[in-house]
Amino acid sequence: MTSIIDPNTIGKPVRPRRHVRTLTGYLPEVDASGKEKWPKGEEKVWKSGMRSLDNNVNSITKSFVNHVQTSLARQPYNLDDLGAYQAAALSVRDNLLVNWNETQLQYTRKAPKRAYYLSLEFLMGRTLDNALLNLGLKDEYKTSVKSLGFSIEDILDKERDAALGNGGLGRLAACYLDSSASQELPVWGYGLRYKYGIFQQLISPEGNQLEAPDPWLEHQNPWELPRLDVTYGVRFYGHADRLDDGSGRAIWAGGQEVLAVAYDVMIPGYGTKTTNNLRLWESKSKRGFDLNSFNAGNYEKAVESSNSASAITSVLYPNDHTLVTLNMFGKELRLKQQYFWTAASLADILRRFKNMGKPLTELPDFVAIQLNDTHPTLAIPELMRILIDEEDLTWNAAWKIVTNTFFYTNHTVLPEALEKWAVPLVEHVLPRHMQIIYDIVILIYLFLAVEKKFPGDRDRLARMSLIEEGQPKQVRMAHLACIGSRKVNGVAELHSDLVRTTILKDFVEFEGFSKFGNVTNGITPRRWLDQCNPELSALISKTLKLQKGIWLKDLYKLEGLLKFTENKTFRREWAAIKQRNKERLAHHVLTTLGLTVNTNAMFDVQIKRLHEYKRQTLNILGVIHRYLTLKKMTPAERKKVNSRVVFFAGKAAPAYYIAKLTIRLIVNVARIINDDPETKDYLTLYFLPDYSVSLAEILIPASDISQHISTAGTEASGTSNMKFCLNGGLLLGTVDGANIEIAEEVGESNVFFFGHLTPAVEDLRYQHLYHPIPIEENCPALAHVLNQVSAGLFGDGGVYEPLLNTIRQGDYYLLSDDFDSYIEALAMVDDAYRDRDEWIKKSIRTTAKACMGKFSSDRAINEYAESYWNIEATPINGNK
Ligand code: 26W
Repeated sequence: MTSIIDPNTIGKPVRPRRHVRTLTGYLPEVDASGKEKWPKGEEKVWKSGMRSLDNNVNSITKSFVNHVQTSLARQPYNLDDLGAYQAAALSVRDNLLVNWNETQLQYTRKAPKRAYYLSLEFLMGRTLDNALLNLGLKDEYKTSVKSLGFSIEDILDKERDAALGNGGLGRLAACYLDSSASQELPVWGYGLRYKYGIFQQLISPEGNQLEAPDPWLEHQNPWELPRLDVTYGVRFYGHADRLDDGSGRAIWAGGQEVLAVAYDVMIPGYGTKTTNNLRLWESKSKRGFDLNSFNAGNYEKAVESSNSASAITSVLYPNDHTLVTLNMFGKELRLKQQYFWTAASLADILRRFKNMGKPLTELPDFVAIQLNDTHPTLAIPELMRILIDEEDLTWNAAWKIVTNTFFYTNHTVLPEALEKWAVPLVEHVLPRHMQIIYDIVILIYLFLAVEKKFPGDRDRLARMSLIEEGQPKQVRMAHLACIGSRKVNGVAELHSDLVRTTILKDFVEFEGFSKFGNVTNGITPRRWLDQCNPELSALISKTLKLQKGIWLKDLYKLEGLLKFTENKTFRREWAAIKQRNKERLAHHVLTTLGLTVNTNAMFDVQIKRLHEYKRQTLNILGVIHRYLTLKKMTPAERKKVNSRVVFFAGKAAPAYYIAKLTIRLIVNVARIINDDPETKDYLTLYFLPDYSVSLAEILIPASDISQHISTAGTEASGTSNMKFCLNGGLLLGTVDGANIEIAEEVGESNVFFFGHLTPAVEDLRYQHLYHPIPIEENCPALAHVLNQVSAGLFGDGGVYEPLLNTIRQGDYYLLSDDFDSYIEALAMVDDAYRDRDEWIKKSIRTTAKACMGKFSSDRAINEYAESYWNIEATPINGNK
């Protein structure tokens, strides 16, 4: 085939492959029949996994000191905790690298079908502790650094979170990577190496959220391997000219070319040798700087192209659930991010596949690509482009490959979160992809399938089209992801039902029910129990008489705890651990905010991104209601009340005005009530700034009750609810997302439910809009609270009017409809907490019966592997 494409275009490695040799005397020679001939003694060494490093305390100490002196170039005489963290990390990394190399080598040799998880977000948190746990070297490192005069806790605390994500979707991707490696599945992640992760949240004296950059790469990042030789060119703009030879091919040329450079992050499995890869792309200018401008003395212009190229991966977009607040430039850059990442990832995947020497028609037999929400949907037209324009396949052959390779997970049904891109913007940035999208519309919808199945149904065609009419026209990414994928799934039973009956209903009727499934989300018990709550983990091992290596990989074993609920000593130990976790949190609040927390109270926690649908506002209005009730009581009456400490944490998107007002209200309510001598023994409130994975690891084990109170039908799954349960925290929630399935497992008597159900929501909204009842009538208790805020009980009431008006007018998230039952549910929580012994039993049952097996990401990832990707575990020889 003659190439009609600029030789520098996408998909071609920029540097030619190098000539490589095998280290003589260490590895087998492979003869023509594929038989291996090993150098003497080496086969045993490699295959038993003994090539990994010596890991006794002495050799660890040696490796630590060695890294201090060589890699860090520092004196062992004046090392601080940060230096000690870096040395420990580098030494642990050596272990990961040996396993990583072995894993990749064996994947290449065994050539199993692989899955690739494309996610714009990976919210990894810290790595050192997790790597130590997964390698089984925690005790050795603890002893080693202690012998050198350091404490492992202080060292671990020096690590900055890798916060390359907003919330649930990004953390889910991180849990899935942990589980893939732990289940020995050949899965790689692909994402972007943002220079700045999610912004740091500061709170001003007035209670306003301020945003500061998160320069997480400020210090050397020991967990990544720059692969400066793994690079691809990615094109933007230019022009696409269709060939008129009837082949359907086009030439895309001109425009801007940017270089994608790979950075690899090692993902170790728990108790296995499998160490998978997360490949993150960094953008940089292909040509360095513009020499002509430089020579003419115009230095700014000379570096302009380099700046515009590196801008693509410079920052994670802090908007979850909507991009509507972005201006034109912001939108264009986000679109460029998405294409840059999908193009580089696909080129890399195809290069690896082609090295196997198989025809492209076999791609779906060896490659499954998972689209984490619609963000990587451009991969669909991109693969079409490569197959048609570069590989000379026919449209039909290409479409068959594409629709058997991709899988799409939807993470939200909120209309504002469904991605749409303006057609003129796509045409400008990706002219060839816009042509392909139009071709899909014409070939699939209008003339072929849909028209045939539903002749003359114009409305249906318009509803299903990839293009939404309007000014401007928009591309509907969820439709493209759906039509281009082998299977589609939601993330909890209720949510998957909603996907099938609302946003993708027409597609279910068109393509059949079996394409649309459910995989309920899960969490990794390694991080969310063993690491964040080591004492509870130890108690569980002791009680079950099982090493944690067994139950951490089979959480159904936790059911064995049930019979101990009647054991008094066990209950006492269980309660004592919860108490110590509360003290750990209180210590954190004292050292970071200088505030003293009452650890004898019930700890009530709501931690998640700030959003109207998650209804932090309902929670804070409930707190005010409680405060007003306490104020009306006599001191004697108050004495009978349960003490409660309420914690909030979460970030608001920088342009999300209403969500920021909620933060402001929380902070100012805290200021008043924490200082009120009449009530402060019974009710206090804290907003902990800068929520992160690491902060969650402290908050979750300390919680007695946590709140998951979204308007029914809006929270796709929620995954922190699972984390709280695993740590013996009870749930107060609406009948929404994963709350429902958790209650099915733990029993409704262990979950506090309230509020309207999903089917009622639409009617209530309709009523609010067309037959509004004044809030004083609809919910007097809430009206009273709103009036107190307006009247200035917590400072200038006028400031909060826009927030309060969202409830008084329209009340889209139904606070006034759910407020009374919310207050009742809180009272039930109080009643239950009064019988402390029974509460502890509930807590134990929640951990045990949450049949937490179901909510382990191991279960979830195995479902994807079996029912979606069709990949198998590929054990690495020498696995522990
Ligand atoms: C700005 C565009 C945009 C739109 C949606 C960015 C990010 C999103 C995500 C889909 C938002 C998200 O994180 N969804 C969450 O996904 C979790 C994992 O499945 C669920 O547990 C949460 O319920 C869901 O809100």
